[in-house]
Amino acid sequence: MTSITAQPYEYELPESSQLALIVIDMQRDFMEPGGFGDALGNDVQRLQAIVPTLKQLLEGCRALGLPIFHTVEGHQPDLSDCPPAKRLRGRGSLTIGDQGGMGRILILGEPGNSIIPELAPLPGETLIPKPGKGAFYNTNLEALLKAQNITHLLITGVTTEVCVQTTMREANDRGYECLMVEDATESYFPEFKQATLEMVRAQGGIVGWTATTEQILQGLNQWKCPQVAAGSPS
Ligand code: TIU
Repeated sequence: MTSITAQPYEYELPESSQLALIVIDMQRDFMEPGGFGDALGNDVQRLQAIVPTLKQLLEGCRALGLPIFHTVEGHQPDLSDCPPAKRLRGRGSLTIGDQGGMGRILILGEPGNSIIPELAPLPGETLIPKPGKGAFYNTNLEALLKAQNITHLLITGVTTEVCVQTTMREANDRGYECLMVEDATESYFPEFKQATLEMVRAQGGIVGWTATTEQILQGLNQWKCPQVAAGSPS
């Protein structure tokens, strides 16, 4: 059994099922001025800190041939999948569907909705558009994970306490073994990121595990990866 050094204790890698990397909402809407994060009054610049680390993890997972899922938060142009409660929340001058600095805010297909170029999905990786904060709500993510016998998830992206944590809790309730990557997730609020990391791994890992990118890559390098052993493309 190979494991990753993690908190609150070692995270055991699967022997016959699959491990996947989930990258949550690394889209311009949250990362750049003129998008949704900015419209909500946040300092979007702070999220840039994780881009090199997340890229390193992404490349490590690609080298092993692990399944990779990217999500983007966004709505249909007619807002039919956006509850009025979500649209009106925040009371900012701009909200979902309004014209922002990168097209219509949080609308699928608009420039702001695209993943930042450094982390853009490669062919063969799955893009999941999602209307909610959690990646399981009104998406086909669970069906896709089941179809590939995926039981273990490395969870990354932005923002830690909103879409990342919501997704991890949804996954945990569905029985997935989840590891949140400490230096590949970021928040507009450092104290919220810290609190999230602590709350997911408290009580014996009530929501799952946390570890750094270095710890994960070290563990993965020693792992007899079933995907690779089975001859999956790398
Ligand atoms: N506002 C905020 O922190 N996050 C979101 O609205 N969505 C995601 O976390 N992706």
